Amino acid sequence: MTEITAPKSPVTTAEFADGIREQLKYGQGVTPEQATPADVYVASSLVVRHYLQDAWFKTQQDMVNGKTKAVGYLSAEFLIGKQLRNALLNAGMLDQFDEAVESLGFDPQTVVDAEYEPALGNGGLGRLAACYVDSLASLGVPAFGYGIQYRYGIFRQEFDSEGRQVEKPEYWLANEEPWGHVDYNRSQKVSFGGTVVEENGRKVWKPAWSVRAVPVDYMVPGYASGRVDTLRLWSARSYDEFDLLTFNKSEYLDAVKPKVEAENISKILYPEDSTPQGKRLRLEQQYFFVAASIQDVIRVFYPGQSNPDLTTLPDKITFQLNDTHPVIGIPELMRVLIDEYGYDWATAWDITTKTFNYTCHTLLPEALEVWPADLIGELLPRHLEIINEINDHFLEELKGKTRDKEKIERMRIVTNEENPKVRMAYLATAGGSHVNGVAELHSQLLKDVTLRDFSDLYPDKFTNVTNGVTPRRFIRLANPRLSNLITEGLGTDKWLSDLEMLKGLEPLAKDDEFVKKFAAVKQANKEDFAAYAKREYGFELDPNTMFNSMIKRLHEYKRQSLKILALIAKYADIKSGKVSVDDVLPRTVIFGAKSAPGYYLAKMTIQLINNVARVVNNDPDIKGKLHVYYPWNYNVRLAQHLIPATDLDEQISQAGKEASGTGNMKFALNGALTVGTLDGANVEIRERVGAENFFLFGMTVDEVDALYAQGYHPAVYYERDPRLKAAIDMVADGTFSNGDRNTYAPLVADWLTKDWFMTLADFTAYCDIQGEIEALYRDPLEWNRKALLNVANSGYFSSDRAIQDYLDKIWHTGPLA
Ligand code: 73E
Repeated sequence: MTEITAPKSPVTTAEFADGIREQLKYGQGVTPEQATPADVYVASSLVVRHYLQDAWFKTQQDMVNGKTKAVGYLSAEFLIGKQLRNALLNAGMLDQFDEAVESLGFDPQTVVDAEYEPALGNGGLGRLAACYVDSLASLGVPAFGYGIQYRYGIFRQEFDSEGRQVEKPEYWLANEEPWGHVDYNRSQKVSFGGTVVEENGRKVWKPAWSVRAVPVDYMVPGYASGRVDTLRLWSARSYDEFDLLTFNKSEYLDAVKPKVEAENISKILYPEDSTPQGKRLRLEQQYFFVAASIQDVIRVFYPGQSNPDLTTLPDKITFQLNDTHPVIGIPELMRVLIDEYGYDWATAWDITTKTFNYTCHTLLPEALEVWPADLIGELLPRHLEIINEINDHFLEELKGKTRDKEKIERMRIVTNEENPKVRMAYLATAGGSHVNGVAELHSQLLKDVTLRDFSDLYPDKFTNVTNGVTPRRFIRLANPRLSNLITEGLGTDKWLSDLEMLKGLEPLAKDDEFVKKFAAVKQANKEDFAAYAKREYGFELDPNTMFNSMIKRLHEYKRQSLKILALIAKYADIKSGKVSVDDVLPRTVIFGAKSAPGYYLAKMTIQLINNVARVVNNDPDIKGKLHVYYPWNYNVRLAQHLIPATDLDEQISQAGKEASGTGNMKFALNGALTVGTLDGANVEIRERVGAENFFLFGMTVDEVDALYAQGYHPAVYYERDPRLKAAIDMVADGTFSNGDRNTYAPLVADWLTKDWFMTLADFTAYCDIQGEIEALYRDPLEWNRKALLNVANSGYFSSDRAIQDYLDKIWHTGPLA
């Protein structure tokens, strides 16, 4: 007997079908006969929203009226992915939807496919925010996700005929979007620029211009919790259609300029992951969404009160700053408290520091945001004053804690130089209660290196919350076959809200019959993916080869170069006859990655991968043993298809550079084995799944540091390993550029003379471990046993556990009563 705990549908199939008909008629204005799959998609989404409405109201009412502190997750990115199936799953209506749609003569998959993916994030950080709101709702915790409804999400990636990345605008709102409810009546005013004057001994900010922040609300239904939280994404609108003054002077085109400029604020997501550009518009975006969110929270929690007691704010809500992007919220809350509600500095600071917490997501120094004070002063003159004052108070406080003057100098929030800068990570650390990293190793390095002075003087502020991913989207929706097998193995489907239960699968790894079923699931998923890749990209994947995936942003530290060089080395070995093609394990390597548009070496790496694919896939000497595919425009949808079909996952960043990684968790949970370095969450994944079930290679953080210290000379490694030499020579000699030796010259020069992330130093270890991997893969039962043990022991990496950690260690709140 299988125990079923999945949520019960609030609606019958017949009611669902009636709902669709009604929405088609009054919403879309079409008959079922006229309707397209896109119409049925919109209508179905509205039916789902209809049935979630009461739970949404109740969650909000209980949040405002009850005593449970809410969570405000402030994030510049929410990479939510497609909504319909996720909402159906969480609300328990999957079957009713399928049957209702079929009864109207439509194919459910085609209807679901009509949804356009909202791509409002760059990568892991944005996807994490989306997983976290899912888990907050599923745990029944009252919460808001606050962010920006960009009109253009992350660019759509195409490849040109040379294999180079081309960025195309991603205008995802071109079609009707039924999930976001635009709430014009609850808009907020956000102001910029101008000057600060003194009036009656008080500072008064006289801004130069304002925009209207219009909330667009997305329901976030919890899985089987009966709760629906809110993702509130702000859209920038102009107040004045026309500047009347200018218009009256009949300068018609100039008159609409302010409108265009105001609306630019939420127009586009910056496509840089981990390399912020310090652009004025980005600061405008950051202030825009946090200022609107703070006003919104006061509106929601102190309704109709002109003189609210804001000393209770930290009991009503706790704000989590998702990286430094929303940190301008700290001086903004100070400003609101002091200038608008008349609190004194000390009281305002007490409220502010109790309300904010900060998650750091990086170790790369270039990713820690630093803003020129001048720029802040221009856009937010009052905030600059407040930041300077925070800095002064902070330096005073430090004097009471240490006599080390250099340390105090190093800890300045505002640097002491001709053109001072504001260090947002320091502001966040000083202005909040807790600072956390996103994996054990990362949190340790934050304390030891990046924020060392702070952790010396404020050790209690620092903690770790290892990232997690939602099992609803990334197991249940992405991998229904595996989900059914897990439920069969455990005798219950309860694991979907208590993922540590996967541990119960561990004994089944000894049961060959179960392992074979598990292997059959993977095989079927590979066949599905091959069909999908054929349909979407025209690729011909052979599901009887090992599927080896590397999907993540293209970045030097992630070392796609290492993967492609090892692959080229294998190709070179076959071409030179060192290795007989008949002995090669058939393997399909799949890359998915976007590069920041201005990132020269990353873009060249993309071009190289595409051209290696072209050459290798078409070389008859290879006899189809090696295939390389690079599906363009990697996104959440592609991840959901590819992860369940992957045998081997690559997490090969230089140790000490990947803060956590979350793809690694999704792969382990879907029964892929990982080849990886001791970096980010790999460390914890390996600890849990067992060293014998993880392919570890490469230098450790300490070895990397020692090598930097001693002086790193990549050419030494090139000379030492003939496989590496052959691979780099092949890139240099034009094999992958139709004989042109210049195409990849900058990349080759970088490898041989700089190689900042030590790809060459780890190359030999990487190739050696691939030998072990191939030996194991030739034994399918053993391979799948290990893969199953990965699933059984990865339950810890649920975002439900991560959110529970935030609740216990940082937020000190919990579910609504
Ligand atoms: O290691 C990942 C981590 O798993 C890290 O690189 C990523 O965040 C993930 C979730 O914790 C990340 N993204 C950014 N910084 N760290 C970032 C920075 C600026 C803009 C956009 C994204």
